[in-house]
Amino acid sequence: MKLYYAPGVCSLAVHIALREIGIPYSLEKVDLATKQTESGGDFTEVNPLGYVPALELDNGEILLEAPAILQYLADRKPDAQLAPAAGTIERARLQQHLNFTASELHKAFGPFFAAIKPEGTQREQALAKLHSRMDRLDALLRDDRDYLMGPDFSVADTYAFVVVSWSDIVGLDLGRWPHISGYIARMKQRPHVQEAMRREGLVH
Ligand SMILES: N[C@@H](CCC(=O)N[C@@H](CS)C(=O)NCC(=O)O)C(=O)O
Repeated sequence: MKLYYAPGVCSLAVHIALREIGIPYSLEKVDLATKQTESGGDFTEVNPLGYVPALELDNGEILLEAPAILQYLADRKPDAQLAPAAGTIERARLQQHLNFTASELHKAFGPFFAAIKPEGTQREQALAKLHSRMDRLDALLRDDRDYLMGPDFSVADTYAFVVVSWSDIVGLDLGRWPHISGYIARMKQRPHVQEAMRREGLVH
C-alpha cells in the first residue's frame, strides 16, 4: 500500500493507523500547493480534488476520505482490534467519532488555515465554532477515559489526535481543555505515533 501524505496534516492519522495495524506501506509526499508528488507525479491524477490522504491499494485502486480509509485498514487486521465489528452499536459509535472529527472538528479548524484568514466578526464566529467543538470533545473525555471509545485505542483516536494537535499552530490555549491536553500527551506516548511523526519529520 502507498500513502500519499503531507507532513502533519490529516494524512498523519492514516500513517499512524498503518503503523499501529502493522500493514507494510510506502509513503509518497505531496506538495499541496503545487499538487506534485515527490517522485514527480501529478497528484490530481490520484485525487482530482488534490487533497490527502489518498491510499493506493496493492491492486492499484485508490481509496479516499480519512474515515473510510481508517475503517478499511482496521478491518484488514481485525486482530489488531482498532475498530469494533461492523453492524454493532460500538461500530456506529466509532463512525460517530470519525464523522464528528471530519465534519465538525477538522472543518472548524479550516478557516484558520485558509490563505485569507478571517478577521473581525468573522474571526470571532469561526473561533466560537471551533471552541464549541473543542468543548464537546473535552466533555467526551471528561470521564477520564483514555481514548474516544473508552479504555481501548481505536482508529478514531488517530484522526482526533492529529486534528487537536493543530491547536498550537492556530494559537489555541489548551488550558481551557485539560482532558484534550491529557489525551494529546497520552497519544504522543504511543511508539507508533512517535515513529509516524518521526518519519514525517515532525519530531527528531
Ligand atoms: N474530506 C477529506 C479532507 C481531507 C483534507 O482536508 N486534507 C487536507 C489536509 S488536512 C488537504 O490535503 N488540503 C489541501 C487541499 O485541499 O488542497 C478527508 O476526510 O480525507
